[in-house]
Amino acid sequence: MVAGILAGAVAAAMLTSGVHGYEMRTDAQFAPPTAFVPSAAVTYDMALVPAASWIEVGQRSEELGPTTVRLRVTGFAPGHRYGVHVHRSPCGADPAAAGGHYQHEPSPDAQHAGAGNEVWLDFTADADGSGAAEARHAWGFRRGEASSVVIHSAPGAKGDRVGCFTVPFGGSAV
Ligand SMILES: [Cu+2]
Repeated sequence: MVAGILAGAVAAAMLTSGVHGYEMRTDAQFAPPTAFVPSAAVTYDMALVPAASWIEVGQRSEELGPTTVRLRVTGFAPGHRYGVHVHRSPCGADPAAAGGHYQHEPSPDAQHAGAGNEVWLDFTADADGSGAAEARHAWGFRRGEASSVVIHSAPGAKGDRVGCFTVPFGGSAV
C-alpha cells in the first residue's frame, strides 16, 4: 500500500502460515495515543515520528526457524538516526507498555542484550525522511512473545521511546 492513499490511521496485515513457514506484512500510519481513530502505530514524539508518518513491517520465517524482519518508514525526521527493536508486548498509550526487547535467549544479563540475541532494525532517515532496515537470524520467534516494533530517539538501546507499532509476529515451527 502507498502511504498517500491511506486516510487517517490505518492498519492492514497479510498473514500466511503453514507447513512452509510464516509470512506477514503489515503497515500503518502513526497517530497519537489520544487520536479519535486509534492506530496500531502510536507516536510519543511528534517531532521525530510525525502524525501520518508511515511504517511497514514484514516477517518471513522459514519452516525450521530462520527469520527475516524488514522495516520501511516514510515521513520521519530527515537525517535522524533511530534505534529500533522488536519488543515483547503490544503498544499502549504509555510508551512502557511494549515491555522489554524480545530475546532469543531470555536473560537479565546486559551482555545478552544486542543485535545477536534480539531483533534490531536501527536506521538513519534519508533527506526525504524515508528509511529501511532488515535483520536476519537463524532463529524464529516463540509464539506470542514478540508483539511490537519500538522506535527510539537514538541508535542502540538507550534512546527514549518515540513511537511503537503493534505487529502480528508469528511463531516459528520449532
Ligand atoms: Cu527497544
